[in-house]
Amino acid sequence: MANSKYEYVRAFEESDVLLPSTWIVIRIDGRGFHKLSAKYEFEKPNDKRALNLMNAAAEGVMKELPDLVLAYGVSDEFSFIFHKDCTLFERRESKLVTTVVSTFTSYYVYLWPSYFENKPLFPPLPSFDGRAVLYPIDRILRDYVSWRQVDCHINNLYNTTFWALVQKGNMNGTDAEKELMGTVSSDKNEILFSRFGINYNNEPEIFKKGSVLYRDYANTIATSSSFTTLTTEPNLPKAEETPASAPESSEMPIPDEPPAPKSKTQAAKEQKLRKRARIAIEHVDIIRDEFWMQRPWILSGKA
Ligand code: DGT
Ligand code: MG
Ligand code: MG
Ligand code: MG
Ligand code: MG
Repeated sequence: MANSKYEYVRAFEESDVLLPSTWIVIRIDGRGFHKLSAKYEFEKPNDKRALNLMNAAAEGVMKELPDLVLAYGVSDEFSFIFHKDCTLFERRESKLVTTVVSTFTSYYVYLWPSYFENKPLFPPLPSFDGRAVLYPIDRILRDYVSWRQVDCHINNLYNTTFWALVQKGNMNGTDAEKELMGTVSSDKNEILFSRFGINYNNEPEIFKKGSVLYRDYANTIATSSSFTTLTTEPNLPKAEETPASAPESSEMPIPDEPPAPKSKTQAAKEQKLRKRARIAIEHVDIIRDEFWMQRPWILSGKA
């Protein structure tokens, strides 16, 4: 384009290129979903249709943005993780955040009728906000997703107990809140079991652990049963414990090496594999080492 006298206004645009070689987490969150969940009568405390719709929208985002290595969702939020070596949009923050948010929102609205057949959407329509956060090393990225999963566990145990007291124990909200004040997680488990015959461990995994999405190369390439899913018990810290630091001894060594230079053809080949890969949606423990050790390509970024 020819230079015009107006061209100088470009100089007012700020650069928002994110630091290189750092993990980019884009967390989106539903705007006013407290109201929205009431408007469309979501089941309390968890509505499987709503959660599956969130997961389907996240799958759409993963499909359209092959640079994403992982996504983790709970309630009305989703965290999308771009690999630390990702160079999409020259790592411009606003491009990355707005693309994730708008792609997610489009899928959410587009797919809504498949999950809420007889509840057509009408304005005000669902919308999401988003932010980018950078994490400099693998350990801290893992602590980030651990933080979200512990949050899921704490909130779900509280909400499950609260709504049991209200729906099954005929308490009003204020009394249920009072009843739960100062309780630790073992107290909540006991309330659920002794008063309502609910064993919290038997609650659906999607409620207890949230949803993790990643590219399942193993199952995309081979049709054999060589791929195993994690079936071990979760190791979620109790609600009272701080989740941040796992015991030193159980940690696997995580390399933080600079990226090896890739040839153009190699990079193109990997991008093709990423696009083709099946997106796995699982409700498993992502705090312990097992998840990461069984799926080393997530942290390595190798397709
Ligand atoms: P915000 O994010 O500041 O615009 O406000 P909200 O209202 O979206 O609040 P937030 O994000 O802190 O909490 C999520 C709300 O969404 C919370 O009130 C519960 C509701 N919600 C999310 N998933 C479900 C569900 O499966 N069932 C029901 N009943 N409510 C849900
Ligand atoms: Mg919010
Ligand atoms: Mg929200
Ligand atoms: Mg939220
Ligand atoms: Mg454009």
